[in-house]
Amino acid sequence: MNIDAAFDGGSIEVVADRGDGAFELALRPDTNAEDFRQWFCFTLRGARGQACTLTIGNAGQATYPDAFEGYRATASYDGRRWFRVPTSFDGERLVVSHTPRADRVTYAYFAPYPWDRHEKLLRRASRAPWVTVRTIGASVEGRAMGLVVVGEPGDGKLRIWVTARQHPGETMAEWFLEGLITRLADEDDEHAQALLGRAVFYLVPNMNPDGGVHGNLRANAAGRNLNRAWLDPSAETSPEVLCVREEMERTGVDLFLDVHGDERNPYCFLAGCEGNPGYSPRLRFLENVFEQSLCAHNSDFQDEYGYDRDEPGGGDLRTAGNWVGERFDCLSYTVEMPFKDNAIAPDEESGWSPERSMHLGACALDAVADTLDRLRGEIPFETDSEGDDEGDGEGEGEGDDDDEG
Ligand code: GEM
Ligand code: ZN
Repeated sequence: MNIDAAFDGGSIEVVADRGDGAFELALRPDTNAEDFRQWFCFTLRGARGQACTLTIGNAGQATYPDAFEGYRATASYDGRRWFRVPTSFDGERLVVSHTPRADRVTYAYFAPYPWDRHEKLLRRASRAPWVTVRTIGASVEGRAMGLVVVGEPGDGKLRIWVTARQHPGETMAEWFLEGLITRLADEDDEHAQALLGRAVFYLVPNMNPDGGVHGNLRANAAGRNLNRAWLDPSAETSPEVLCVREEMERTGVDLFLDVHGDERNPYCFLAGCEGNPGYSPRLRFLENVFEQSLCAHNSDFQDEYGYDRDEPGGGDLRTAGNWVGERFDCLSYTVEMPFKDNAIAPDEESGWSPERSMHLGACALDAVADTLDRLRGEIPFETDSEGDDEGDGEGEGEGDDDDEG
């Protein structure tokens, strides 16, 4: 029996093989970022039929240790179908107890999104005549920053930008983009095709290629949390953000989504720009239209639970969602999906999954369609400046304040 993590997205430290399927393991920190550790992905070979106990002894020192409460690890025999396996957490040790049915099984914090799948997604999308894939820059280690452009830019066309996986371990974000891109590249999707007469889409499915390959949770290869680099991106430590910001300045932005995953909160939810200096009744109105539309189109989505709303002026402009919203005075949301399960619609076998992430991404297109005509128009009526305060959910704290790994 042996455990291996020397592959794209792999990350674990094997501390000891105790025999009879018992392994002592440890989470590895992100590249050049000791503060970030949570992601794990490794393959166990030769354990078919053996009751295995896989103990991650330092789970209590993870970036979000409390996020392991109520969490179940994902597993796969073929890298395509992922299911949840019995998992316990005692505040220090995370223990996976599983008897593999095959000689090869991979366990991960969430279903990985491998680089070769990323490249296949871009190749498949570019087969559609209305889709162009461009490289707009390079990561710290020189991997291509791929931009998928759907539709023809043109006067009066609205510019819809969507980015994913600034935090590379939040692989559900790239599954979401696969769902969205698949719809936009489908010639038989009448709604998607109709949208292309009024909008052009700029999509970055993987903002952090190096971090994904290294099996990082939040950092890029330079140890930077890219979602704290938007005020002052640098060519040396955050070229991934720099090249996307520069492209946004060339195209303009009328609607922005930055797609993430949340370790603690078992919900799908949105985080807006209510804390931005430029936040206005117009933007609150647009946020409500988009959010209510997503609720209507996808039963996994909800507007009751989420992060506490930012205080006026409390928006963190180092984050993509807040910086883009402020810079372009546009509707701008951070999209969150759970690492655990969706508490309003639990699925015992899979928990939250690639399939549910893809479906939510596909449904986001309907919310874009419902909001499109209002993005730059006048608000049709005076909005209550207080707006509705729904969404002040009981979610637990977002991300981490100390963010420079
Ligand atoms: C967050 S995303 C930050 C957005 N927050 C608000 N209130 N607009 C982060 O980057 O820490 C969580 C995540 O990474 O998913
Ligand atoms: Zn994130």
